[in-house]
Amino acid sequence: MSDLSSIAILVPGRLHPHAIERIEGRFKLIVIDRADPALVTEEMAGKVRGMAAMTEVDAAFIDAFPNLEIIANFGVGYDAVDAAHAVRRGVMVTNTPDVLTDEVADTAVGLLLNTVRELPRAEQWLREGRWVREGAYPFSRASLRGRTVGIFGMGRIGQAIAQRLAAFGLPISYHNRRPVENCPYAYFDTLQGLASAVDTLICVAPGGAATNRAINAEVLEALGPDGVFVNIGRGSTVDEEALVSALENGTILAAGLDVFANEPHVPDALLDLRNVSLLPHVGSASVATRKAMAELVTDNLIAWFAQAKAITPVPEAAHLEPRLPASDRL
Ligand code: 8YV
Repeated sequence: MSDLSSIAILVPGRLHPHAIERIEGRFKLIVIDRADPALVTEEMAGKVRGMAAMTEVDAAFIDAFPNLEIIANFGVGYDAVDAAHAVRRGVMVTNTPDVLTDEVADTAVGLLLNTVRELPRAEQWLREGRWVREGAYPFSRASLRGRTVGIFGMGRIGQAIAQRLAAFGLPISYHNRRPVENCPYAYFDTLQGLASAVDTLICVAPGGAATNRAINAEVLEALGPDGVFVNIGRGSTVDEEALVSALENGTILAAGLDVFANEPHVPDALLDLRNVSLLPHVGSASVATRKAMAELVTDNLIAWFAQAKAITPVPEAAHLEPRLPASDRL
């Protein structure tokens, strides 16, 4: 096992305890409260060669570390890291794909069912004693039966959701930047086109400039009065004000949301609505999956410094080579 104990790895803010433990066991761990250049001492700035983060890492913070080689992001979505800037600086960025795919897809299906069949509300009815006092919970207005599903973002998680919903007997279409090779589902080259063709839109798209507020008033209008919108991707992809109006006015029927524009804050207007099912960003949040993500974060750091390669580089960083050949590193 290579001796990596002289290599300083910075953790800005909170990180999964298993990742902290593994970093501490192999490297020199430095923890600071948050990713703020004002907290970086001169000594720390020179020493840090790697970073493991579950928080925003912007260009100014990256630039605070002249010897930084790798940012290992906790999460498959890495919109919080300025990856373009990191790559320009020759800094590797890794994320945590695959290990959470099935968990997030399972959650998406649960959230969809909660939304159309009002299961959390029905449970609340039972818990409040209303079944005894008032009788059966009212029939849910919506059903999954007969729905047509559109998936916005046919990546790994989108495909896992599609596979599940195909097994539920539902027809699937999708919109993506480009058609996915060997993908059996109907492709729409615009989000608007997809929304017009389906009544159930599931957003799995990554955050970032290209998808910012892509789910807007026009898309919701196209989804229509039977429309159900589910978001398991990033809150930034939705114009939340437009979504609230669409839910209030009956432009669409219902929504299920695991992600929000300004987490952990959820607008009161959404909390006040009856036709939404809300979750506090728990898509991947099981003990086992979060541990697997923590493992992959640290495996990326170890592979980078011990074997001169990243295990799961983000696409824009995949071409980057370590600054020193592996033989000169330790
Ligand atoms: C994590 C996620 O909760 O992987 C992602 O992109 O959104 C979640 O699995 C998040 O990244 C860390 O809080």
